[in-house]
Amino acid sequence: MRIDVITIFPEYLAPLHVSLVGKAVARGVLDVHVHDLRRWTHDRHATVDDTPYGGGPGMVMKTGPWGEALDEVIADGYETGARLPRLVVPTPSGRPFTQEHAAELSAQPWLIFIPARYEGIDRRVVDEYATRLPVHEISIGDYVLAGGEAPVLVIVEAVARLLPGVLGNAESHRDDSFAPGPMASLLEGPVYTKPPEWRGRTVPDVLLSGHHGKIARWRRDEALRRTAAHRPDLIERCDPAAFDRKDRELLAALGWRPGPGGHYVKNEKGEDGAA
Ligand code: J9T
Repeated sequence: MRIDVITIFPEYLAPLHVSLVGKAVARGVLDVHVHDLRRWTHDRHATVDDTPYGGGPGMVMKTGPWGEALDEVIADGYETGARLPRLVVPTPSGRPFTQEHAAELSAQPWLIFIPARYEGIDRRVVDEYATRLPVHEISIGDYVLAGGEAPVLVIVEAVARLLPGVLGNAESHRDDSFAPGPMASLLEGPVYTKPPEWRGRTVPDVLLSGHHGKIARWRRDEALRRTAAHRPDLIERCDPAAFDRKDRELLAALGWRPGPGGHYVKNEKGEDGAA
């Protein structure tokens, strides 16, 4: 997969050469190109922004440098054999980023990221390239950042670990929280490793029992407890057919019951099922 990032802070993307993503680059699974947007300015101050039409606070990134940068990067990619790129625009007004979205992007041959600073990029840039390329405007959560560079790192890491040969162990994806499948949309429970006792704290006995059935059940219970506590919306969305008898008993003990549509809802009164 080829990845281009066009930014006014190329040094911000240095982590792309570290850790898992860096290893994917070193192994040739990922071909990363980081470009300084100011290379495509022509004035002494290398200006990339200007005041917003219609007034308002802050500055807007100008069309000119983005247009020239994108034309050159796209032409370069095509020359080196990459196929149709997708344009990825991190913005708080984008579609919420999910594991599904990461999987979709990981199947693409080429992604071009255009992280914005200031109040954003002149809308005509995205409108123009959307006539030629699939565009993904993506939000990584309900908060505002100073720029889209950190979201680029987040999205690239989520995508890169899904590329064949990057994680090393194909099994590692299977239990991911948010992985597709029957465990879909349950958060993962706690994990432990040696030593068996640390500062008087022990590892749950069941994990040392060697009883695979009991271990799987315990993990499932912990995943349900954690999901009910931190992400009740995920429990509500679960297909109730995905819950077995033990799941239903635990959910009832945690104050959940099947609602009118069959999906689980939290009891109005009480946290423990005692309505
Ligand atoms: C400037 O970009 C942002 O603030 C941003 C981008 C993507 N997702 C967000 N939640 C924020």
